[in-house]
Amino acid sequence: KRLILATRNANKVTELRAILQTAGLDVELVGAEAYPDVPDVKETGVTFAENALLKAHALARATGHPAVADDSGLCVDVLNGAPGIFSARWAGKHGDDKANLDLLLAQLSDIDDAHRSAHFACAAALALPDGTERVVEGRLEGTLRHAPTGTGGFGYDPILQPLGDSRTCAELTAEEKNAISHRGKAFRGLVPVVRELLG
Ligand code: ITT
Repeated sequence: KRLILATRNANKVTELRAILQTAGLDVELVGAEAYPDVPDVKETGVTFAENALLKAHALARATGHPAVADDSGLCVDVLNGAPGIFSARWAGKHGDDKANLDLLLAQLSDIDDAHRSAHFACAAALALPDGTERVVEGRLEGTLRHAPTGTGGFGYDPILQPLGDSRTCAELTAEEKNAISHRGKAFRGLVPVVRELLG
């Protein structure tokens, strides 16, 4: 059985492959790049779950195979949850991780350590070609550093320090990050649902 990973973000594909392979799913994981003719879906939802479902349904409908999608982002408490669903284009250009991180740090420059709580959020969606859908969400709570540290991961990883750790997400190994991350939790939660619906 084929399961499409409905994301164009190469970092997410790497993490999802590791997470889903560790879970031992008996499926062939195929990236969205195998279907270059499927147009990018407009992320018009107002929640992570809505956007994840939009992406999963678009690939499932277009390919005739079940598809899983991720919508994720960083939610900063002192910014009332921003960047949130706008995390990938916080500084304007979609996917410019460095500009997004630099802008966020500048916006938080006056905020002291006691008020720098934040979490990563991920909605993991499964859609079948017949329209069946499921969503599972996961979070990683932490605090935001004043400057980036570490070279692993992607996006805002160099500034998010998980609660209970003294390192940033960008200083964790891939395995350590997947074990605690919003994406790890959401997709491990989705695994039994995939098993049930794909048989
Ligand atoms: P797809 O929509 O094709 O999946 P995308 O990169 O556009 O790819 P999102 O709209 O879900 O994905 O945006 C996710 C953004 O949130 C991403 O660009 C990062 O800035 C941030 N983000 C999500 N997960 C993260 C993680 O594990 N570590 C660091 N930043 C993360």
